[in-house]
Amino acid sequence: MQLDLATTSLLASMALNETPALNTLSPEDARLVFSEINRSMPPGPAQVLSRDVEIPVAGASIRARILTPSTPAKSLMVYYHGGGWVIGNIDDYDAVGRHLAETCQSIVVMVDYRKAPEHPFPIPVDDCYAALAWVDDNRSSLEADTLPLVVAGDSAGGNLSAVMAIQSRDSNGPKIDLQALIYPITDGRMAAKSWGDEDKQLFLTSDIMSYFWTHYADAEARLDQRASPLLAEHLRDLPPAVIMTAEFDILVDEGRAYAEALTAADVTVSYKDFTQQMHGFFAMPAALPAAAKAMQWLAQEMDRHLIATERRDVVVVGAGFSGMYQLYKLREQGLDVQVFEAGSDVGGTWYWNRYPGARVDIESMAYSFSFSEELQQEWQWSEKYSPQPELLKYAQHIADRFELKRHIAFDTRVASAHFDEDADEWLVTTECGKRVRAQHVVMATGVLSASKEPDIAGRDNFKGDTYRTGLWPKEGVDFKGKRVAVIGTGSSAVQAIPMIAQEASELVVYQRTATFTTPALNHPVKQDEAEAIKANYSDYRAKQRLNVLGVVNERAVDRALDATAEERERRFAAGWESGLLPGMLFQFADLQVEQEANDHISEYIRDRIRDTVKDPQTAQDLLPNDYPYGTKRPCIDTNYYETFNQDNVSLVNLRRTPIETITESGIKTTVGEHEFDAIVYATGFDAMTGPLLRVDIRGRDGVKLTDAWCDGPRSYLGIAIHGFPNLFTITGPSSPSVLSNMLVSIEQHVDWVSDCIQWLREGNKKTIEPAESAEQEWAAHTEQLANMTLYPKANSWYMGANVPGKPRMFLAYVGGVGTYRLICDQIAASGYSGFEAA
Ligand code: N01
Repeated sequence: MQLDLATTSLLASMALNETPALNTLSPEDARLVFSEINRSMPPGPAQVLSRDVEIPVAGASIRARILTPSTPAKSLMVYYHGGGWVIGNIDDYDAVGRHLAETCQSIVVMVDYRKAPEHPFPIPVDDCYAALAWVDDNRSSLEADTLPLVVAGDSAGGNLSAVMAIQSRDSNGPKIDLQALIYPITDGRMAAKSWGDEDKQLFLTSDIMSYFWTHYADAEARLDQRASPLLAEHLRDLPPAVIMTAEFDILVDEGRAYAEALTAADVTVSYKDFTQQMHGFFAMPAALPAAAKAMQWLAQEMDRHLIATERRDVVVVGAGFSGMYQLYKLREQGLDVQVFEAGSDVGGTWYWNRYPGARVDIESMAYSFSFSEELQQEWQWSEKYSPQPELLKYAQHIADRFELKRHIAFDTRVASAHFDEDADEWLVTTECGKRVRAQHVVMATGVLSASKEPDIAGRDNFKGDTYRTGLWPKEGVDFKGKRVAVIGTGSSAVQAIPMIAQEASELVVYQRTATFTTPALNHPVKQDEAEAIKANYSDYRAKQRLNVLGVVNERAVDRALDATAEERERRFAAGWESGLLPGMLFQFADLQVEQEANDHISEYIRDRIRDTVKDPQTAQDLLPNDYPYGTKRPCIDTNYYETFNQDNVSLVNLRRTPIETITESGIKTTVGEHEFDAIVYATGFDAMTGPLLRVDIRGRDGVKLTDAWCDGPRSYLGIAIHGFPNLFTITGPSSPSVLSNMLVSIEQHVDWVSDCIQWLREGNKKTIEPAESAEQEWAAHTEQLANMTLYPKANSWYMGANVPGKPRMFLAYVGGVGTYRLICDQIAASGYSGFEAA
């Protein structure tokens, strides 16, 4: 026998206290002992509201206690306590009732039915039924008009609950939606095998149980279906049942037999045997951790049975490019998919980031989908780097062309995704209360979609207009004639500043860290070039897929440190003139791994800044000099540095004069206050992990993703997480993701995930998740690669350094898109090595 530790210690202390066996006592004394045991336990949650009422029953009245949870109630539960119909009362069970109310979010009515031997069978049954009818008649005063009705109880209370369900069915009584039977007594013949098992005589022994039966019902009455529900004429048409038993309980076989009998009668049953537990454990929530687990299981099963829940094969969270393509792929495979999207339309990043100047910084011909030949042939990009409205139109076109919208619920943010281990399914709940069960969840939530709350003092003081680049108003903003502040100088600000400067009467840029940016040299798409690419799009796409960044441009293989100063100058100039994001870094092989090589290119860019910006102090302030070029996300721009030559534009270097506070009318730094009509926060995102962690994701054993990742994200391939079966993360942490052309990485991940799901289905497997060892190995590999580069030298969002308290680690895979693809393909081809499928 192996009881859990808490139970072993409880039994030991009862033995030390010489707690007498109840069957050796008179009923009065047994009640006192039972009360003493219960009242020595800590009370239940104090936030539960409690009031007692009197319920009329035949020739008398009985007490009942109404316990209302602190959160909105989801059900109305009539609870019948245990105690062999002889002992126990609602005061003894107060803590149990309070825990139940909170855990199950239920209004719990505890019924103090009269006890044997003074009030033998069928008086307790009649009292319980009268109480049930009273509760149903008084729903309004209980504020439970529309709540589903549950009868529940433990031990003798489980017996009475089962009897209530039968009696209500037979006499057209209150409509019971669920019966919750906790180690119920179901068979008065007292002959189940577990009655004779030595190791099941704990807390409740066969002697004590016989004592209870003897006081409750005579031999004939014990066989009545109102005493022994297992012996009922039939069990059809009863409400669904949640039944739990305890491994070391003489009643375990009775509970199991009842679950089997109900199932045979086509009643829906959730059954669980709590291993290592004894009779009575459920009623000791403060002493036995297993009781809390059992209550959670009950709450989960109540939710499952009572709250309307749709079923899908897959839930996809997010309808940006990754969510749309994931939906398309899985639907092609014949799966039933539900997509939830917080925005009112498709587009993700390109839906939210509508700030002036927002545009892609990978050439549009490359930053586009390849999965449909028709799509890539018919779509015409207007510019080398398309602006946000065009990208949004592209997303909308895809949604319409492939009829995706009917599977997408818009304006619907997913609040939680919990894995149900019994069903091997995810339960996904939205903020508006919709619930969907699905075998798989795909988090297509993007990597730069959790806009960071600006961590600046006095933020709420400002009375003027406030904007965040990542949450820009749909209707746009007119800055004409306005005094505007922009805080931040990352990619968003670099794009927005030149545009805002064209409208605003005054623009002040508040810079904490100077950025490296090179010219985008954007221009309308040259039709002949576009046609040439389209004529051979498959070759172009093949190159992209095996390229380090998912583009078609190649990185040079020679080293800057081996080149002459003239050669370096020539190549850097070529990079500058290329108008491409990787144009500079691809000039030599060592620029991102050798500090000295990087010093050369960084200095080249600084020289160009000095050449461009006329005011020497402003030029000096714009020089990035505390991190290597490329270790923070480089930018490409249109007239960024030139903008600082405009008379209406100025720069505040926050390293010299930090912001003290935002005031009612502007921004106060250490050298004074500046008044504004509008402040634009271009302060970035809680990148990579933020979009995942703001959903309450719980895997096996209820483990929260926030806990699993408290020291930083861990995953296998950036796609799947140990302990979170059947959950996939598109472009998740530790994949190439933000270090690549996102469209290429999205297609690769979606294809891989879709194949994996297909493989599972074909193999009749229900779950897949990475082994912990595979995850550790991947973490070590990604870390080792990152440490071979200069990336860890910068306080970048790649390192999680922009969010206070976020664990520092490099958040992407630096090995390159092509290498990564080959690794993923190999893992799939080998039967998903490193994964455990069942
Ligand atoms: O955000 P960021 P972003 N006080 O984190 C500053 C992609 N993207 O929205 O560096 C003062 O880069 C912060 O300063 P510091 C792209 O991958 C792509 O601009 O922390 N300043 C920094 O200057 C990009 O990397 C495109 O010292 C504060 C800025 O705010 C990613 O999105 C366009 C501050 C934040 O820069 C994020 O770019 C736009 C404070 N309290 C974005 N807090 C394309 O072109 C933060 N800052 C495709």
